Amino acid sequence: MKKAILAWTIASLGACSAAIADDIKLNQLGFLPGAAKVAVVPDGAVREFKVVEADSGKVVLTGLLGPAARSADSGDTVRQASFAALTKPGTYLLRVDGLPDSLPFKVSASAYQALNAASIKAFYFNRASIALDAKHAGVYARPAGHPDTQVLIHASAASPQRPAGSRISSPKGWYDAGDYNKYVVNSGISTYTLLAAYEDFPAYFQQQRLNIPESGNGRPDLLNEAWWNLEWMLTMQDPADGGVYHKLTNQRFDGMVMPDQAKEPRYVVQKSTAAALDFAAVMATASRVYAPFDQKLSARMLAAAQSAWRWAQAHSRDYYKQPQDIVTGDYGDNDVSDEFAWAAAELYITTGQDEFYKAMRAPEQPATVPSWSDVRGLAWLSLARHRQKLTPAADQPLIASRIDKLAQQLADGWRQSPYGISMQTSDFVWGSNAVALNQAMVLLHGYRLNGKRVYLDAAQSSLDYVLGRNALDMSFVTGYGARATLHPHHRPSEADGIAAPVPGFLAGGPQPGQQDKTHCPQPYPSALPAKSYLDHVCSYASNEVTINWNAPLVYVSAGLQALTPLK
Ligand code: G3I
Ligand code: 9MR
Repeated sequence: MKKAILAWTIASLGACSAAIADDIKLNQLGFLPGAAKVAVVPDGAVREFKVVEADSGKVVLTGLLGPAARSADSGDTVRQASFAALTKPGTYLLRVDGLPDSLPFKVSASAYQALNAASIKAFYFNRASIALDAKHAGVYARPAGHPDTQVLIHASAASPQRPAGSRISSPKGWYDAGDYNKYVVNSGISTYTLLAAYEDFPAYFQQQRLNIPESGNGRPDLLNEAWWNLEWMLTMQDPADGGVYHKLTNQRFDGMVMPDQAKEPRYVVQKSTAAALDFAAVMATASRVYAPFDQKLSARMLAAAQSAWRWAQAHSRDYYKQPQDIVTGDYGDNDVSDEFAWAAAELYITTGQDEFYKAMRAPEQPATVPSWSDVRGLAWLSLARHRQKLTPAADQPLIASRIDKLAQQLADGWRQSPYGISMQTSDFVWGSNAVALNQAMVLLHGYRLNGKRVYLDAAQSSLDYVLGRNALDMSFVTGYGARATLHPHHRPSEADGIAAPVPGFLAGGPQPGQQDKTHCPQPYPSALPAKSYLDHVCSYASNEVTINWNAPLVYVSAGLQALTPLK
């Protein structure tokens, strides 16, 4: 153990990648008893692996390593150790003679419960306009920042009723990321993904307690947390015309300060088609999710969705164009065909009106792995989820085949991959860890649809990947895993004076763009796609956190917990 930590310390200084190359890589949290269990072992002379009980040192299982394969993305030649037969709860190590033992891992029926709770609690830690008190935030308590009750209308957003320089109130919501701005496009997919998790696994979330201010109010805490952001999103719609402002932002990014120290003026900027459609999709989804709890609220959200939809029909190409005096996140997108399809699908599911299904133009829409800029996959996931309640207008075989085809393609990639992941070279983009988890979310939908076990196992591998079975031998979730991200680009984590980062956040992950390298005092350890990662606060291109990356972590950790058979 000591040896492993020392090796990690040296490696994290960028001085020694040999130690990492020798490491056995696996999910540092561990596994559910009935899950597929795979570790990745550096290729060497030995062909056998052993699973050892951590306390007693007793060998409980032996097996043969799989064939050697070279991963071009990492430059590593590795073999897989597969030990699904290990089902007895306990703490274990993987041993291959000649290599350091793996980190300890657990087999437990609640393997991902704490992780899932923390991944949702991270949204609470990123709440704007509220003090986090010690009762709920522990050592991460902090004063309120960004009240956002006096937000300026930027010139790009001016309208007759709301001229430039006038003010609106737009409080609450989540900070997007390591920065303190609030962006509707990214809020859209993030909030939806949490609501989708609730729609798919209601029983799991109904019994979950997160210790947030609303806990105990009769609603599931996941929905309490999502409501904090939905309330903000509603204020981003101009009641005069249904249009939705693209973002609420400073002109420049705040420094590395705590929220209450950030004093830059805040603006709402330009209404955009993408923002209106993402807003419409999320409000339509929320309308059905919150209906059992509050009919009036549900009706209000549906009306908001419909007026945003109408605005988008009349402004079908109002792409976001960053004004010259604003330099914060862009979330620009000049193809909104996917946003149209997604909003139409959610409005169809919620209202049952066939005109919305037609507006989706389903036959023209492929299913793709969701990301903030490509949301058409979300339409298919929602249709699949609600397939039993759709009107005859919906093409049921098409829905099933779109999901199955994409899941199959991801499973094929997973089967051929040396590290056992669905990710291809082109998936190592800004926020690559969320690509892995969004792939898993698709796979879990495939599994729910047709029960093909490979889809569940491939989804498990994505979670294993972000929790340690990767070429960097690290868990990318702050606070979870023996070697986890320590220095995310996250203003509170940097400025709060506490050594440990705020827990439960997924770091962006390796990607070879290295767009931040001129801001970083030390070089990236590698240019290879799967190793181009810097655990340094400077690295916003590989080590930032965001709500849209955490959201699939919420979905996948709950999904595996809820769907994995007991044995
Ligand atoms: O679309 C192209 C694709 O065609 C190409 O194959 C690929 C190759 O790298 O690049 C793709 O574009 C990338 C784009 O994201 C879409 O994924 C750009 O290179 C990449 O620079 C861009 O990164 C975005 C980044 O902002 C910079 O704009 C991230 O997706 C996005 O998550 C990130 O978001 C920021 C916010 O602006 C501000 N808040 C923090 C947040 C996270 O860092
Ligand atoms: O902190 C910013 C981060 O949230 C954004 O994702 C990133 C890309 O837009 O930009 C970061 O801000 C950096 C800025 O772009 C350039 N100067 C250094 C800033 C980080 O300290």
